[in-house]
This record gives sequence, structure tokens and C-alpha cells, in this order.
Amino acid sequence: PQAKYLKDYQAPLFQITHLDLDISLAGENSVIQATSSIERVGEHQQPLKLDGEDINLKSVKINGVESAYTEKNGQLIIDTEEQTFELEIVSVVDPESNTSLEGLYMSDGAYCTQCEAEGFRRITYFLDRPDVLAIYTVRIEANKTAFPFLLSNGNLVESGDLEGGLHYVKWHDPFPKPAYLFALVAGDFDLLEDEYITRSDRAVKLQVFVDKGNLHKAHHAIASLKKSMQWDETRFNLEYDLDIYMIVAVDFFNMGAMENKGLNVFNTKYVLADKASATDDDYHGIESVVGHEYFHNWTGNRVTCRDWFQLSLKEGLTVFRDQEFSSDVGSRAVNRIHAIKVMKNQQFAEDSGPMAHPIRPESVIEMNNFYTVTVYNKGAEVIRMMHTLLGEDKFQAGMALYFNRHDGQAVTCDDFVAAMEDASQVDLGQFRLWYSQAGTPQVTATESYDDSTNSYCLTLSQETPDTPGQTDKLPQHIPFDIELIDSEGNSLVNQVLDFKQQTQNFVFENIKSRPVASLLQDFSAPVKLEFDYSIEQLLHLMRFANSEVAKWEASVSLFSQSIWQCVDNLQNGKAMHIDSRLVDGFKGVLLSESLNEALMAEILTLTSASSLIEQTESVDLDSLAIARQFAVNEIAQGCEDELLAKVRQLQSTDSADARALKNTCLSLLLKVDDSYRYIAEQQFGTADNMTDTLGALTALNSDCSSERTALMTAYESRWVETPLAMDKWFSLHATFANEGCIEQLEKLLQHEGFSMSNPNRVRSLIGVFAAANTFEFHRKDAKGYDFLTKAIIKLNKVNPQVAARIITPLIQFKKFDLERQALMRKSLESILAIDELSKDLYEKVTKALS
Ligand code: BAL
Ligand code: ZN
Repeated sequence: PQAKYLKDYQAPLFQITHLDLDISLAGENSVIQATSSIERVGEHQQPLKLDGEDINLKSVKINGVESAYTEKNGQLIIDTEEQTFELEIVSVVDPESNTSLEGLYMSDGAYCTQCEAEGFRRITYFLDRPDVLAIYTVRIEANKTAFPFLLSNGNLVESGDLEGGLHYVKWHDPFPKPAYLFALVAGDFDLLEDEYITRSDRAVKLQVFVDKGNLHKAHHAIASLKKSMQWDETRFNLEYDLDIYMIVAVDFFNMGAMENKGLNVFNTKYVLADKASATDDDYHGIESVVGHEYFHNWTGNRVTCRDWFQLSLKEGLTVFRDQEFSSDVGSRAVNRIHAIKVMKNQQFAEDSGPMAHPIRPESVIEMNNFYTVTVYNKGAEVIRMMHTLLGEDKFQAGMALYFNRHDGQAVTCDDFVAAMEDASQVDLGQFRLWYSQAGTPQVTATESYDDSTNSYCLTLSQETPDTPGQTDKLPQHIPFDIELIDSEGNSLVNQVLDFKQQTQNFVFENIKSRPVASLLQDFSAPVKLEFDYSIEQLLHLMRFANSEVAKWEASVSLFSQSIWQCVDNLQNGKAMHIDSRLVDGFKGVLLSESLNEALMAEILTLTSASSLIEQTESVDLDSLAIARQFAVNEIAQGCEDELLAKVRQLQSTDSADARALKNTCLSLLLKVDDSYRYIAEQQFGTADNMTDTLGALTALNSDCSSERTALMTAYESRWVETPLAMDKWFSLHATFANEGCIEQLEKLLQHEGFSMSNPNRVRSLIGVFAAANTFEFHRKDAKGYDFLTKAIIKLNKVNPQVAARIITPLIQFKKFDLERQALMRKSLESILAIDELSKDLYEKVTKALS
């Protein structure tokens, strides 16, 4: 497989201005007639080259006359001298056997599509690139009984019955769009309808289509949609533009959801919810993903990407927008903590591994491999930094200018930054390096205080490590947010420093006594910070920092420091020890009357193993496992009374925040003594919501007990017919960090509710195991690696995109000991050796092994 490079970008030689699709859905013989209005761009004699994959081509006509063509290497080449012409292509596709879930495929008996990034070429030959924008008219024909709903983008213009039990519907989308935003759905669904009146008083019809019997689970999604529409008007001055907005939930879906114009296709996970079967986190996830896809209507659809290297133009920006939405309608601090965790656990790992890439990648073999935490989440952090540097008003002026200049166009990340710069007059010259440099900058901070001059000096230095293909990085423009706090807890300084040089001093005068510094507050830049905090300083920050996120950060540092101290002790043959001040710090959190419950829950969710690993260059995993367990148990034991009191106090709470705290406390409490298991049993028995049901099971999931076995069986019987609820059960098995876990997972591959062709099931069972069950996955006997490897080899044929997604923990092996590295490499080599290895896996495996 060949890489494509950003530097080789060339504007299209032809434009397609209109596309009429006439689609006859008939199982394996579904016929696609595509009629394109094509214009040659500029003076040239090049042939027309269209993209296509797995298409059974029947005929090609130019201006109504059969045309010669060649099909070669996934391209249809047509030699024509016409300047402007109509091209008609008839082809046949087989959605029934399409398990890749790209292009046109079937999910539980319904036809649906996924075209981003390059799926449209599996439907018909086309200029399948985002800088070709056409106006689509789509006629769909199918059996009326089996497929009463026939949906596509835009507005419905015509429908009617046909002979032989068939019917048809015609849709017209007035907004020119790239092929990746095309969608089609045909099926029989339950439909929930509503209406939204925009601020300019236009009525928009809202429709959510779900599998039969699930109508009662669609209310939260439609409410979230209305909330999103309202928020985008208020905060971003953006209004919806069509008369109808449709969401269809399908269970077979590679991504979370897809922002196709006017017809979003969603993974059921981000639509279906009721109290009994969905957790508070699920509800939050639905609100945020519904928002995300809706916000794409402007950031992605009205203004789209010139080429796929610019993916972060729409994704980083839209993640930023959905994060702001969640923060405006919910807790800003908790949302920020969740975003920071994704960065520190996952993005830092990607940035230091073989797939490290800038948020605007420079070379790509398989585009599906670049829907990454770097492009999305680091991309959002880059937008957030611009927001910090410009402030809300100038940032919004930049957004307005961006839409003014580029509505209806396919543009680049540079175009976005230029709009921000021009509207604000803030120099973003050096800042642009965030788009081109991969790797996480390492910032080292040192401080000095001079009591004779009352001055405090903070020295910051930065270094961005080499990443594959990139060395000798330049210093970046880092907005560095700090607070200086005096010994009484008063805030002396609260500001964002412009840190632009390799090493820079920041001096603060008139500081009457040595302050405690809260550094990189709210994770104001996606960097790793090294600063030698004492326990007293961290406890001071936990008490007095202005920012709730800074309080949480301090607790993370406190816990992490003690873990690394324990690891050090173990390695040097000394006894492990947890400082009593640390236990008191956590006790203080539980007793606090000012902290909100969701924040308490975040602080008491002690840092995961994978996040701890990200703090180091190389890890002694066996010592880490022992040290982390020891530290968690010590904290739990030290806080036993307070934990028990919280669990009791919040037993029958109705608030999501309180439930989060209660369940976090319950998990810790069960580490203190087995005799507390009865509380989890009682909670499971009386729970009227999935958060508490799962909270009880999670608390019991840390070891093997008869209580756990009984409740897991009860859960299975109750939910066996509900796939999304079974996913939670699979994930509980996948995170069971004890002997026998893998043997159990092997058996579950045969479970009636499991299917290798359904991405949600695969992610719940196999993906979660590899990503979240750190110590079982990295077993020294290689059973964890073998389990994942076998699954990936099977998935290579079934669904390459999902296979390449769940391989991630296996390619990030550099931090582990040589023995484990060798085992992981061996697994990768066995994958590389298989026949017909997909491009997706080839790219990741070869990069890892190089
Ligand atoms: N565009 C792919 C799905 C999403 O990011 O919304
Ligand atoms: Zn998106």
C-alpha cells in the first residue's frame, strides 16, 4: 500500500456540480444509476479518473452515448474531450455481504450508508474527495412493506407507489456537498417526531428513527437535539438551514455517529436511553454526540475540508464546540476533567507511539486510521488555546469571518487560523506550529522566591520530543495559565502567560510571601508538565485553588507521586508506605461541604494504570500493579468510615452527581472488607436505574466472589435481549482484572449476544479488554496479546476499520520491559504475515515494527 502526502495536493481537474442518484434497493443486486453534471476545470486534456471499490460496473454513457472506459487500480478512467458533459454510470452493489460497514450496507435488516471518509466510492464511481461539492437529487426505490421509510439528505420532494409492491421517494438537497456527506437509509422503524422553531421563526421538523419497540428510548436524543439547536444560535449565532433534521439509530456502526447533511446516521449507543438500561454517563454521551453531529452542520458541512489531511479543521473545531456545549449546559469543571483524561490517557500515548502525527497529518496510507484522539481531541485543545489567546468575543468574531469568507467552500486549517488572526489582530504565526508538529511538548517549571525583593520567578522551558519522521522541533506558543496562592489561601495572581521561547522567565513583583503555584491550570495547553510539588503544596492546592480542575489535578499528582514512591520502594526492597497526609487529604474531600459531588467523585476515582503509565518513560508494570493496588487499599482503609457514611447518605439519591459519588465510594469501600459486599447486593436488588445497577456490579467486579457470579447471572437473564445493556456486561467481563479473565472472554466470543460483525460488541468485549484491563492484557504469559491478536486476524476480513482501531494498545509497546516488547512484536509480526492484510492494519503494524 502507498502513502499519500499533503504536499502532493492538487486541485481537482474536473468538478461535479450536480449528481442525480437513482437507487433501486434489491439485496445483492442493488442498482445504482448515477448521473453527474461534470465540468472540466481549466485548460487541460487529462482523462476523467473516478474512484471506485467493489463496484460491479454495468454501463458508462457520456451525454447519452455509450463511452469507452478502463477500470484500473480502483479507478474508472474515461478519456473524453468534452468540457462540460453529463456522465451516466450504472452499477450494481451488494449491501448484504458488506461487513466493512462502509458504503451501502445492512444493519439489522435496514439499508444504511457510511461514506466518510472514502465510502462513497463503494456505492458508485465518483470524484470521492471533499473538495468536489455537488447538489444531490436522490430517488430511492424499494419494497414498501419491508422498507416503508426511504430517506436521504435534504428535503423530500416526491413519493409514490409503484407496481410489484414497490414504492419510491425523491429527495433534494439544495446545499452543495462532498460525497462523504451523502446518506441513504431504508427500513422499517419507530419514529419519534418533534419540531424546533428557529430564532428567525422557521419551523424545522425533527425526526428520530429507531428499531421497532424502542420509541420510548428516543426522547433524550430528541431533547438533546433541540438543546443543541438552541445553544448554537445563542453561543455561536448559527441557525439550522433545512426544513427537516433526521437521526436514524443503527446497531451496526463503525463510529459514534455521522453528520450527513440533514440525515445523521447514529450508532444506537448514542441515541437509545431509558433509565433502566442506560447510565448517567450514557445520557451525557448522547447529549454530547447529538450536539457534536448537529454542530457539524456549520463546522464541517457548510464549510468543509479541502482534503482529508485537514480533517481537524472540522473535527477539532466541532469537538471544541461540543465540549463547550456540554460545559454550558452542565458542569464546566467535570467536562473539562473528562477532556483532560482523554488527552492524558489516550492522546499522550498516541503522541509518543508509532502512530504519532500532527493534528494535520502529512502522510496517510488509510484515512480511516486518522480519526484519532490527536486529530479530534488534541485538535480541540488547539482550538481551545486559540480561544484562550483571543478571548470569547474575538474568537466569535473569527468564527463569523470564517463563515463569511468560506461558506459553501472546502478549505484548509490555515484558512481557519487566518480568519481568527484577521478578525482578532492577534499574531498566530508561531501558534501555527501546533498544526504541523507532532509530539507532546514537555514543559519543565522551576521557581524561586526572593523575600528581600518580594519577587517570585517562574522559569519555564519546553522541549518537544522527536516523533516518527519529525526531529528538531521548534518552541511552540503555549498559553500557560497560572494562579499564585498565598499561605492563607488568597489568590495573588491569576493569569495566562504567553510562553513562546525555549526557556522563559516570568517575574511577579510584590508577592509578600512564598506562594504556592497552580500551574497549567485547566490544562491550558496540551503539554506534559514537570514540576516538583511537595505534598504540602498539593494539599494546599486541593484546598485553596480557585479552579476546581486545579483541585482535581492536585489530587491526581498527590496520588501519582505516592504510587511512584511505592514503586521505587519495591524496586529497592523497601516496604511500601502511604503518607498519612495523603489519606487525610482524600478524607478531607469526602468531608468537604463546598465541593460538589461530581467533583468529589472525580477526585476519588483514583488515577488509572494506563494514565500512570503515560507519566513515565518506561514502566516496571509488575511493580506498578502491586503499588497501585496497595495505594488504593490504603486510601480506602483510611477513609472507611467516611466512605460508608457517603454510601449510606446517598443510598436513594435521585441526582446523577450524587450517584457518581456514591458508586465511586462503594467501589472503594468494597476494597476495605468483603463484608461490605452485601451493600452492593442490596443496591443491585433495589436499583431502578442502570447507573446504580452497574455501580453495584462494578464494585463487585474487582475479585471473584459468589456474590459477583450471582449478580452477573441475574443481569444476563434480565438484559440478554438488549444489545446495548449486554455490551456493559461484556465490558465488565473484559475489565475483570483477575486470573481466568481471558478464558472467560474466549467463551463469551461464542455467546448468543456476541457477534464479530458488530462493532459495538467487538469494542465492548475485545477493545475494552485491551485498552482498559492493563495488567491482564500485559500478562507475562502473553495470553492477553494472543487473545487480541487472534481477534484482529479474524476481524481483518470482517471489518478492517474496527480491527485497526482495537489494535492500538498492542502497537504502543515502547514503555514496557524488553520481554513484553518482544512478545508484542511477535504478535504484530504474526498479523503482518497473514494473507490479504488490510491497508488499515498494514499501516499501523508496519509503523509499529519499523
Ligand atoms: N465525521 C465522523 C463522525 C464525527 O466525527 O462526527
Ligand atoms: Zn465529528
